[in-house]
Formats: sequence, C-alpha cells, structure tokens
Amino acid sequence: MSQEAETRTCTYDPLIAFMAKFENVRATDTSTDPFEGLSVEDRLKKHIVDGIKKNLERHLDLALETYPPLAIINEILLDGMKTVGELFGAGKMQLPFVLQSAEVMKAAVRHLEPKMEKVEGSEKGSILLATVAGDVHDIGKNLVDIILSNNGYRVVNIGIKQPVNAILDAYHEHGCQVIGLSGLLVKSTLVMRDNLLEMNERDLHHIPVILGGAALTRAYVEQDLRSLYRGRVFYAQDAFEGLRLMEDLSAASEGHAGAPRETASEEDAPVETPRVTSHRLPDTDPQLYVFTGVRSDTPPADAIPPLPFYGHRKQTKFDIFEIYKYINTVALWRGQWQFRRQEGMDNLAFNAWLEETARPIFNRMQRELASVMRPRVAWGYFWCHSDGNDLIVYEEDAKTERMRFTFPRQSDLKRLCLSDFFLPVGSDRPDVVGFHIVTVGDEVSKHERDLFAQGEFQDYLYVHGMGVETAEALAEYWHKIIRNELGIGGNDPEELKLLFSAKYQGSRYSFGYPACPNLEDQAKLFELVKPEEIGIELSEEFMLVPEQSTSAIVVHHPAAKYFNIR
Ligand code: B1M
Repeated sequence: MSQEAETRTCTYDPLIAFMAKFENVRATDTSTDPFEGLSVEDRLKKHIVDGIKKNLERHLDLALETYPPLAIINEILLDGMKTVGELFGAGKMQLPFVLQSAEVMKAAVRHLEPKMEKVEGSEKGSILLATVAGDVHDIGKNLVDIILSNNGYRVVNIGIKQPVNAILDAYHEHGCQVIGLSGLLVKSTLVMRDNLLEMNERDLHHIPVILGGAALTRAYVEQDLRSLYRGRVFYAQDAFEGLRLMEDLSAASEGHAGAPRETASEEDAPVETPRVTSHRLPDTDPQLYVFTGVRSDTPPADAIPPLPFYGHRKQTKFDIFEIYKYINTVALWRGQWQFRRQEGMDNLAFNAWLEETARPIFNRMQRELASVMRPRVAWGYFWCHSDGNDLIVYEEDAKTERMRFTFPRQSDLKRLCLSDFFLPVGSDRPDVVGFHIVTVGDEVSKHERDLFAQGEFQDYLYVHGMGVETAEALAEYWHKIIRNELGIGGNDPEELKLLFSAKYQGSRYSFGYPACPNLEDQAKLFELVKPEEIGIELSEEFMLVPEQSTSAIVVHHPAAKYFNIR
C-alpha cells in the first residue's frame, strides 16, 4: 500500500474533515483521541461511520472481552453500516466515503472471522451476482457486491460475461436465495429477458431476481419483464436500492412482514401468457432505424480536407501527463466518483468543495497511475462517399469500394443520418473520413481488480474512474491531432475545457451510440485501422479488450454534431 493510502487510513482525513462542514458525518481530529470517552460499542460504530481503520483491531479485541464475534458484527458493526446507508440515502454522505466505511467493515470482519465458529444462518441473506453473457461491465455489479457483503449478506460474485447456465449452476452450488443480474449494454436487457424466460422454462421461477444496469428502465423491468417472468423480478437503480430489496426479500423469506411491494401485485399479473407491451427498447439493430426517402438538408462541406495519408498508423509513445490535461473533471468527479452536491450548497460552493476534496485525489491518482496507464492509438484516413444512408469507404484508388457502413436516419427533426455529412456518390471528387481507436491498456484494469480483491474499495472506485476518463481523454486528445492533420484544427478553442462540449469543427461518433448504433461495425473499423497492432482485440460480442478502450468514426463536416435517433 502506498504511503498516501496509509495516511488515508489514519485518524485524520482532510476530506472527511472538509465534508463535515457540510454534512452530519463527524470529522476526526488528530489533536485529541477521537474515541475518548466513548463506550466500546460507540467506538466501533465510529470506526465504521467515519471510515477509520487506525486502532480498529485494538477496539475489536476490547469488544471481544464482552461480546462473541458474531454479536459484534451483527449488533454493532452492521448498525454502523446502517447509519452509513441512511446518511447516503439522505444525501449526507458521498459514495467514496461509503466505500471507505465498507473497507473498515471488511477489515473488521477479516479480524473477527478466525475467532468465529461457523454459525449456520449467521448471514442475513444471500445473492448470486453476475454480469450477463456478452457484457464486460464490472464496476456496477462490484459496487453492489461491496454494499451488500458489508451489510451482512453473503454475495457470490461470479464475474462478467456469464451465460445463464453458469448463473444457475452457481446459484445452486452456493445455495443462494436471490439472483442479481447486471448489464450495461442494450443487448444485455434482452439477455436478461431471455434468462428469465429460461428460468420459467426450467420451473425455477421461485427464485427472486434483481436486475440493474444503465440500459434498463424501471418500466421495462416492472412492466414488461414482470409480466413475462412467473416469479418475482425487481429493478434496482443503484446499489442501495439493491440493499433495500435484499432486506425486504430476506424479511419476507423469514416470514416477516415487509416483502417487496411488488410481490403483492404478482398474483394479479397475467402469469400464463407472456405479454409483450408496447414499451420499446432501444435496439442495436440498425435495420430498425433505416428509413428511406427524405434526406436532411445538410449542404455539402465547403471544403474537403486533403487526405493526410491513406490507410492506418499507430502511436504508442505518449506523455501521460499531457493526456491527463484532457480529462473531463466533471465526468470524473461527479460521474465516476459520484461526488454529489450537498443540500444547501450552491454551484459556487460545490465547485470550491470539489476543488478541495476531489482535486487532491485526482493529483494523487495521476502520479500513482502514471506508469500503470499504457496509452496507445491506431488511426487512419480513407476516401469515401455517401450513398443514401450508407457510407462507402474506397480503396486507395478512391474508386473501388472497400466496405460500406449503413447508418440510421432520424425519422423526425432534421432527418439526419451520419452519411449526410459526406459528399454523395457521383460527386466530382471523393470525400475523406477518419477512424480512430484508443486504449489505456490492461494494466489499469488489473490494478483495479487487485484493489477490489484486497478490499481497498475507495481506491478501487478512484482507479476505475481514472481508467475510464483517461481513455476518454486520450480519445479527445487524438481527435484534436486528427483535426490538425486534416487542417481543420484552426477553429479549436484555446481553453481545453471547451473541447468537452465539442466546440470545434466536426465530430467523433462512437459505434454503439445512437448515430451509429451497430456494435458489429467495430469489426469493419478493425479491418481499417488494425488495432491488433496496438494490442486491442475484438470479443465475439464486439466488445473491445482491454476494457478501457474506445473507438470512433471522425467526421470533418462543420455541421457534424451529436444527434439522437428516435
Ligand atoms: Co461505454 N457504453 N462504451 N464506455 N459507457 C455505455 C455502456 C453505453 C450504454 C453508452 C450509451 O450508448 N449511451 C453504450 C452501450 C450501448 C449499447 O449497448 N449499444 C456504450 C458504448 C457503445 C461503448 C463503446 C462500444 C463505444 C465505442 O468505443 N465504440 C465502448 C466499448 C468499450 C469496450 O468494449 N471495452 C465504450 C467505452 C467506454 C469507456 C471506456 C469510455 C467508458 C468505460 C467503460 C467501462 O467501464 N468498461 C464507458 C462509459 C463510462 C460508459 C457509460 C457512460 C457509463 C458506465 C459507467 O461507468 N457507469 C455508459 C452509459 C451509462 O451507463 N449511462 C456507457 C457507472 C456504474 C457504476 O454504473 O454499471 O450502471 P452501473 O451500475 C450501477 C447501477 O446500474 C446499479 O448499481 C450500480 C451502482 O450504483 N446496478 C445494479 C448495476 N448492476 C446492478 C445489479 C443489481 C443491482 C443494481 O443486482 C442486485
């Protein structure tokens, strides 16, 4: 563990001290013993709520003089975690500090476990957690794991890309009570539906299922999926809703009142005949979006940039600190690290608070991860023309078709389609299109996995966020290089921050996003820029490996901006 990480676990944490100005979480003070005058029970609760590891073992040993280990966990430490959950729920505690509390909880349990005889039924409940087949997203499910397992539940986390057979086998093998499925891809919502149908088929509908992940909506789960599954299925928007559901489900299975509300309406639901409602999921199949006919009135670009070179190149040498400058701190601090504005704080105060709270963590992370990040880029330029909704990419002769992409067209608004930004086939000259793919390598993901395994939950969140946003920063940085190579970088704003709101000429569109939703098109991009040469592979499900990688088609047209397809 680094010296700084060590420092974090001391009795004084400047972040917590600063936060205490705005919330009810108590700060610890180095000048006096923060535990002075407290009973042993209150000392242990303070360890949990304030996330203090120092002297934890001493206080646990003291408590062992009075209580058996299991009682310490169930009656004292879990009570502390309950307070943490309540503070978070009331918007008075930030996620990174919740994770710090979970770290202390895990350390406490680790200390007590060897002193404990296995007591049957000591767990509050159990859940089998998995990210569904074809989906590589780990962090959301792992946050759920951290919150549940440090609130007294047994969690069997079998990882990412799990087919239904593996999920059900593990569920039975480990004697779990509930199945929790996670997934971020649009396709995962369909995989979850198929998994539920499979469970119906195998008469396993007695198993309650909790679903979570960004592509899901509450309506899809609570209306569509609930009408398909013969058992109970719930939507958890975040880890804490997962915790509440587990509490309700466990209470219900013990015969207490408090089964999740939805179980009551289950009897009313049409059970035998699966019903597909009108609720429509976003779909990755571009055919669904291909409307022929009216094209947008996007005029051709005034000037077509000269082709910088035909084909692909790679870049593997970078100054990582240069890349860090392109990190969008709003996305990192508020999005990934989930620092939220506290009640009563205006924007100015929140930004000042972020500068004092998040900035030092950001600076530490930049230093610690400098040798862990392995930035690499593959990119290229090609002749092209549009043909209706298609984009034709030519061989070097600018005449022979090499491949063709098909993009969806808006059915309303401007009736935009990505291909509208390129000169149409038959024009007297070819147009130019760019592609790029960037990665920060696999080391950062490995580092992240180690932190998770070691119970360093707060740093796990910080490192994951850094990996994600450094990959994004590299894409932003390389897009700027591409604009310069195309000779259209002259309009770039001087202030880097303005790049995040795309205040430059042209746009980059990532496959899988609305304007080019077809993830299978990643295979064509691979054919064009050969990312294997920089160590990026394409999985069977068209996901990029290493995880922190992102690809895009780069358009030079001045009118090219993000747009949605409905
Ligand atoms: Co991209 N990405 N991404 N991405 N990315 C998504 C997933 C996407 C939905 C964005 C979008 O279209 N709006 C989209 C997929 C759409 C689709 O299926 N077609 C997408 C795409 C297309 C892609 C690429 C393909 C783009 C490209 O490069 N061409 C590419 C693929 C990468 C790859 O293959 N390796 C890509 C790349 C990236 C980055 C590398 C830049 C980055 C990191 C990705 C990563 O971590 N592996 C990234 C990010 C950051 C996102 C979004 C914006 C955020 C994901 C995230 O970190 N969430 C995402 C859009 C979104 O989610 N809004 C998107 C934070 C995380 C903690 O939340 O996992 O949802 P989440 O978990 C929450 C809750 O959902 C809930 O609790 C958790 C904690 O509170 N929960 C549960 C989750 N599971 C639960 C289970 C439970 C209970 C609760 O059971 C008990």
